[in-house]
Amino acid sequence: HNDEGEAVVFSVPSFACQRRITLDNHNTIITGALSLLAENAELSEEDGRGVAFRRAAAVLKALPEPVTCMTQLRGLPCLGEHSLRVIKDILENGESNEVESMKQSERYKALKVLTGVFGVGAKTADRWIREGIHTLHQLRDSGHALNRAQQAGVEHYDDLNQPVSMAEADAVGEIVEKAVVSVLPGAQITLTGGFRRGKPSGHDVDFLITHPEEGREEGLMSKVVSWLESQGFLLYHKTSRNSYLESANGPARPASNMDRFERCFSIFKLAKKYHELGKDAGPEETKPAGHKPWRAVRVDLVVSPISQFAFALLGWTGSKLFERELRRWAGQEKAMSLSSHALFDNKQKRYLTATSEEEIFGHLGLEFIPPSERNA
Ligand code: DGT
Ligand code: MG
Repeated sequence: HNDEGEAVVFSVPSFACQRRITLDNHNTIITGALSLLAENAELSEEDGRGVAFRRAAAVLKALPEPVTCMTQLRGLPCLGEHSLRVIKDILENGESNEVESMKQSERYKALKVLTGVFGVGAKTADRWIREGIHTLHQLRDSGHALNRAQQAGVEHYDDLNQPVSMAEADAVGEIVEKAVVSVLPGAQITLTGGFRRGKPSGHDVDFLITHPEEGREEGLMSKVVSWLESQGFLLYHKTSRNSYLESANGPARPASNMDRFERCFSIFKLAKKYHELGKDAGPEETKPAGHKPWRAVRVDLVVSPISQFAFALLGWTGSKLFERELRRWAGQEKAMSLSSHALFDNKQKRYLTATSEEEIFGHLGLEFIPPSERNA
């Protein structure tokens, strides 16, 4: 409130990549509701609606204090009719009827359970729900053939739906570091994703691997994976070329370098620390059945040549909305195409190189936003 006791009217720039959004959120009830609506839209394969709700949530996350009345929101970007209705409900009643009834709906609950299985996306979950499958028991009894990822997903369901802590991310980091320097001394690993943005927990741990000498990173992923496998650290892994986002985005990468850019989706077998073992720490015969001295953790590994490292680092640090908004800014405001490989200037018809994230923000005409303020 200002000196006259009137509620402050907020001002927020249009693109999320122009805002500094920390984890210190003053409107968690509203952003939680909007994020659930976004999630539900994404699970129903309505990506356009999903992005609209994500953008609205990211505006509320940028506000310096809690919203108390609707007039404060006048003139803010990205707040459509639907989002404004939800915010109004929450300001008047403390919650949104729409969101509360969605959370209780059989369809939403089933989508959550089924897409909570690693390897199951919205399409598959929807198909199963239409066959009357709503729970893991029903999935097991249905006799559906599951692929290798989904089998691992069912087997480690509880572990993989429990958030990964920063301490666990560090423990995984030590293992990955050991693997990488064993197979290629001089190679470097960087923690990316939510943990680089300062989140205290996450759904997985993301790492970017490179070598300071261009080309030395070639073939690195398969060696790292073999090492991890030989040491018994992997419960599941699948290596693939990275082909996400780039196809629809114009000539945003040098085609010749593409083959070197690899990604590995994996599930680590992470030993529990002594204090986490609890009852498990006793002699074998006193251990309760089903308890184990390790837990499954999702880990994503990406290898990038050093020439693309800054773009890969920026692209894998997130948040997902921040990344999307950076690409939208590049296209709409600068006539450039940004990917996790490169930045192409459509007017000059050439790639703009960069060796740091700061340089990429500079090319894009944006103020540098550090990772801890990219939590859109
Ligand atoms: P989390 O793991 O749920 O706590 O949150 P984040 O932010 O770590 O999200 P995550 O792990 O899904 O992805 C990390 C970042 O990497 C994300 O913000 C955007 C980017 N990313 C995810 N998948 C892909 C992909 O397939 N290709 C590219 N280029 N980037 C991706
Ligand atoms: Mg992550």
